[in-house]
Amino acid sequence: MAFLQDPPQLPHPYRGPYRSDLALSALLDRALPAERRAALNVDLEALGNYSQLAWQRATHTSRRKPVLTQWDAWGRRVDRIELTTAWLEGPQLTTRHAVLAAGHEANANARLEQFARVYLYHLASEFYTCPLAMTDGAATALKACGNQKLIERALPHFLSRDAATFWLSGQWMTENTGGSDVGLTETIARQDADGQWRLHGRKWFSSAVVGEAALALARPEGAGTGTAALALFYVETMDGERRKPELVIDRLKDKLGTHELPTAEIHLDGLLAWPLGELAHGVRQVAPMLNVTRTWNAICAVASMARAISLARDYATRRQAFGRPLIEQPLHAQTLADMQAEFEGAFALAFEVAHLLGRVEHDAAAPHEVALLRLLTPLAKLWTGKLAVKLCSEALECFGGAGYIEDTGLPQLLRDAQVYAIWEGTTNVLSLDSLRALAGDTFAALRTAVDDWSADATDTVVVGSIQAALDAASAYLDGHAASRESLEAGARGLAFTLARCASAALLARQASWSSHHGDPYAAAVLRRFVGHGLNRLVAPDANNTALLLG
Ligand code: MFK
Repeated sequence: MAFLQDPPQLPHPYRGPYRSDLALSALLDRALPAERRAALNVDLEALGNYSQLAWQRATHTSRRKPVLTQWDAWGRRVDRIELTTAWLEGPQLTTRHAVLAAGHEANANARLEQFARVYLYHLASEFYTCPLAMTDGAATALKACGNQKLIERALPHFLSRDAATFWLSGQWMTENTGGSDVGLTETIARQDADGQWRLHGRKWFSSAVVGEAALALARPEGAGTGTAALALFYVETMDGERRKPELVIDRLKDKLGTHELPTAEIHLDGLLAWPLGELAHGVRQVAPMLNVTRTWNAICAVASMARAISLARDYATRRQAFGRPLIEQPLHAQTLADMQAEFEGAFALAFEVAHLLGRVEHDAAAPHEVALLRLLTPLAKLWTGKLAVKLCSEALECFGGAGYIEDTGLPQLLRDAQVYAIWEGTTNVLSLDSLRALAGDTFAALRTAVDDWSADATDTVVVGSIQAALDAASAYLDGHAASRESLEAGARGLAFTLARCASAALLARQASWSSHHGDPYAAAVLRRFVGHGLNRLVAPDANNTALLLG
């Protein structure tokens, strides 16, 4: 019998004493009171079970994409979308395990506990987490705007723990004119004679067209141009069992990845709409939604990294080359350990944002932490988005040729990872957003936080590296304050540096805590992460750029 290679197995990420996801267990042990852990474990074990089941299912069935049927046999417009199994199971899983509702409990740890669930559920959900993120964002934006009528109407559905009453919400912003420059929005809101608003226009990327509601940006008829003149509207998409005819699905997108997610081009032909608040400053009103969906993006990006590393690591114990398992080959072991350290840094940053979000929402944060959350949200989103592509690519390489073969299920990891850097604002848009967030005292807030997180660190090399990189970032900001062009040109390097400094300080906090409990793992992670360098600043040179671009 010819040689047959064992395929990689997915260990249960979160069961009993044999938890394979050390990062998640260590975080929750440190951050949560014991009594909340016990309650949370039930859902985390169930979602871990589901994630193993989904992996088995995905490796034994041919992949499916949603199918749009626009017309029935008799010529009626139906716009019916058939979904994949994981999507059909989504409402049950979400409501039974409070994947969404848990984040809105009256507790400062609510967001941390919610995002632990999201992290375990994400890949098994086949990106059903995308509309969940938007629904969470819509609930958060509705609460922030304080429109009681809409809150009473929509929130019981968005936060339902019963699949029968659960609603998904979309986030309809992107149009042909721009995904980043939302101020170019062409969709018009017109008022009927009886005062009812209706939307007319085309939305170019609708990720939750199967949902029951959406928040949409539109320009009230007669309003001026630009971002400030946009208004934010709430819409519902269903009329009983049937989709409203004023919402037309033009086609589903043919995408590089996230194939199970039915992303659609739609147009709105007089769809009923209700303004959330004033009929202007819609981007300001939708910002709480953006910041929540960006947090989901970061958590889901680290979930992809964890999956890729877990499979690569398992495979390294099963695959022999040059006389021993890959895991015993020094360069392969070195590569896997490097990946693990980078992942742990990203994990620490993404989950700090999640935890901080809950503390800020429940007035349990220190005064400087409000500005800190505003800065860390884009930093976590942009850093994890980029790193997910890098680590998933590296993981595929760990399988050699098998990583390039479709029905191993591995290429999908890389294709899907590419979306994190694009969705919810590209790396450059988020770098510019971090400059927006750095206005005022925010840099000082970051320094205070970094000093707190690394206060118990005993490794002087680590502390010195973090402080040196922060000093360099501060000098960069001061040195380029006079030139907006120059500040923007270097914004990506600045953002990466700040993200790495924050990650290193968070790893230092975890390392101190673990060392007190006799566990040297986190200190080893910290040393390796800092060893990869923290400073990613690039001195912008406009003349050089102009020469390179001809
Ligand atoms: C599985 C993972 C789940 C992930 C979910 C997947 C969903 C995928 C679907 C999508 O991708 S939806 C498309 C997402 N699109 C974007 O994220 C838009 C990208 N563009 C930006 O982020 C721009 O920065 C933005 C449109 C928000 C603003 O650009 P502008 O037109 O230059 O606006 P401006 O004047 O700077 O800001 C308007 C107001 O919003 C200002 O406040 P004021 O009115 O008080 O002056 C800003 O301070 C405020 N603002 C902007 N971004 C903010 C914010 N406030 C708080 N937080 C922010 N992030």
